[in-house]
Amino acid sequence: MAKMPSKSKSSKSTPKLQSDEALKFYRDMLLIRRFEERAGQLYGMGKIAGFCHLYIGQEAVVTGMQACLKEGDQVITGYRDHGHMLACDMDPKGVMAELTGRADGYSKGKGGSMHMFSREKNFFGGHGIVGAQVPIGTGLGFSNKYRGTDNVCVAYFGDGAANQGQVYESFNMASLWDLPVVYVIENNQYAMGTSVARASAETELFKRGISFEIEGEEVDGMDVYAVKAAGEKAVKYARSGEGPYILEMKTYRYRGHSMSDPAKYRKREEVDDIRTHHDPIDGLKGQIIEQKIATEDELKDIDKTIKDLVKEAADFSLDSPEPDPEELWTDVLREVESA
Ligand SMILES: Cc1ncc(C[n+]2csc(CCOP(=O)(O)OP(=O)(O)O)c2C)c(N)n1
Repeated sequence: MAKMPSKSKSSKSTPKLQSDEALKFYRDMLLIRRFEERAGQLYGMGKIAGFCHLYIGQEAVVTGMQACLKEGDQVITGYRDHGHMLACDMDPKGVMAELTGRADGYSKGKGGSMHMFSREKNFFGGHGIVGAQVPIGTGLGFSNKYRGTDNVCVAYFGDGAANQGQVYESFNMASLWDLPVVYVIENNQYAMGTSVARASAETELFKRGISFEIEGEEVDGMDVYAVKAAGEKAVKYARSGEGPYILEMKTYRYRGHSMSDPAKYRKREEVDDIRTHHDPIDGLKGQIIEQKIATEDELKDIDKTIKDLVKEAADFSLDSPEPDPEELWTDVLREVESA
């Protein structure tokens, strides 16, 4: 049985929300959710091939974290990555075109769901190997320090990935060299069909940095404001040269691990219960209405605008051509002239 996300220290009460920010968070989370729902439909129609891991339920994590970043900060994650791309302001059309394997996709249709990048938006993927993004993200942190910038890399990974050896080699180096990396563990309670309790000797994942002297904190990852508050603290710490920081986001994925998931490892009631009582979008919607920032009808209009945007992205992706076979030879090897 999954543990419900507990309230973090940073989300004790509901303060008066700032209207613009509340509506932006609402729009951003809704865009991810509607995009993912559409991706799920396109997968069912056979328009998306291979793997496809949906982020539905986890939207508050990336939305709140992104609000803490500035120009030049990098983001890297695993394969459950569409939400991270949208949060990094990548174009939904290009993301959807990549999912459908088309020429206008971010990786020209060659990467698909798990391998998409945007140097322009400082999004470094999209990685299919569980945990592989953690050393790469640590390297990005190293590059920030080496180049003397004050940028921070946010490296996201799952509760399953948190048991990977390479994560701890990365923690060691990041702490030893005070690298500006915020490690965000998206604890959605399950690694494929294995619960955290079944696979982890220490289930409080924010403590995983203790032996490397890395600060860690547990956060209610279903509350975008709690995420932002914790994110601001962690990013400020890393940016000021103090070194890495770990945030364990207690979150939940509503859909299966990927598109084929027998879902025998949890009960329908568990998913329904979290959807009903902890949904990040419904939670914010309630606060927005309660604080009279917008009416129910105004929020419906936002939903309609987002749905139109997602439809446009889907139509664009399906109209985009298949990549030319010649593309098989591009972006594979970069020859660098030796001095
Ligand atoms: C090194 C490696 N081992 C195993 C796999 C197969 N695999 C893919 S996803 C996954 C579960 C990872 O779960 P978690 O890190 O919690 O992330 P989540 O899927 O919950 O977002 C596994 C074992 C893989 N891709 N790479």
